[in-house]
Amino acid sequence: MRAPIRVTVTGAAGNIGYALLFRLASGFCYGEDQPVILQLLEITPAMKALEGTVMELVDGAFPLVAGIEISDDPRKAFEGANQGFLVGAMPRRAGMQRADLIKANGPIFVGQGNAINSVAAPDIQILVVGNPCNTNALICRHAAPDVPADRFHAMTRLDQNRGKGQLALKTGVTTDKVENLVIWGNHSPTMFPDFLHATIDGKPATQAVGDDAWLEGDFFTTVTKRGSAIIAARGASSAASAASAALDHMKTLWRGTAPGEWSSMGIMSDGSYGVPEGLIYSFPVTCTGRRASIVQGIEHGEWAQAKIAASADELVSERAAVADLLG
Ligand code: NAX
Repeated sequence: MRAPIRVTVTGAAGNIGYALLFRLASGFCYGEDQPVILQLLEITPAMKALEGTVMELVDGAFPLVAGIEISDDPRKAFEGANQGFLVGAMPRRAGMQRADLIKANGPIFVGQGNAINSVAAPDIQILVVGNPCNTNALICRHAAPDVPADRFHAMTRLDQNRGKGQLALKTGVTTDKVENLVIWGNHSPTMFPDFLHATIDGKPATQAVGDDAWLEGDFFTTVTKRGSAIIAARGASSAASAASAALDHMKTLWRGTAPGEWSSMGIMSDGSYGVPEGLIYSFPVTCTGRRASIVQGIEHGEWAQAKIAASADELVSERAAVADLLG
């Protein structure tokens, strides 16, 4: 057994938190030989509910759980943290505009970024799930100037998984046969689910599907608007699939990608593919040594290039909307 790592989960009493903690405790993410100390953050009114979740975690009798700490103070919750899942934020409700969500949730990530800067472990890695996750990750990064920029990620793995799911359903295969379907851009309807470089059972996805109108139409709409469709159907935003994707993201980062495998991660742009530097933008990445690197040399026609640029433009606008939080 290795020494335990400290994993902070914010919004731990919420819906995604509830779906995330038990699989984190079971070893899905960091492996069955890696104990974890769970450091759970909530706002004061939710501490009672969090105590209930902790009772259930104890009742799960997970051998890998070396400790559980709860707090409503970010400086306690991020103390010595090696990994952080930043889930806690207000979810978008039916009819709520993106701009309202940015205003409501942005300040949370200033406080948590400051705490990460002061008390987290030197190897801290952060995944922001709380929406709007790309811009919240950017706010968090600016509030933690002493932490290297490549430690701050935003989650688009759910969008990638949604795309894989749709391609698998359409072609009658299991999702492991769908490879390198990646997401470019913002976790918003402007994202670009890039099926042009995906393969299904080793064949180009365009060939395996054999229906470009579906790929550019229904497939695109289903993936980019899935979040709203789930809210409309459940009356609540996606929770179990979001938790699953967050664990997939951190697992891929921790253990690395297989040779030839691409994943999608919202990371700090270095200017690749014409995306302005300094945005948290989802690129195709490979992971090794617990670092993500942007896959270079992918070629796109005008249609795809316009989509990649449009999502970058949206993120530039979001950055401008929170300029006062970027200190
Ligand atoms: P819930 O409302 O069920 O839970 C959120 C929890 O966060 C609550 O328990 C709340 O008390 C807590 N919280 C609020 N402010 C906090 C703070 N300052 N510090 C610590 N905890 C705080 O929402 P849930 O369904 O769990 O969704 C959480 C976030 O994930 C939302 O912002 C949601 O929009 C976002 N999502 C992101 C997705 C993605 O792909 N990136 C997809 C799913 C989800 O929509």
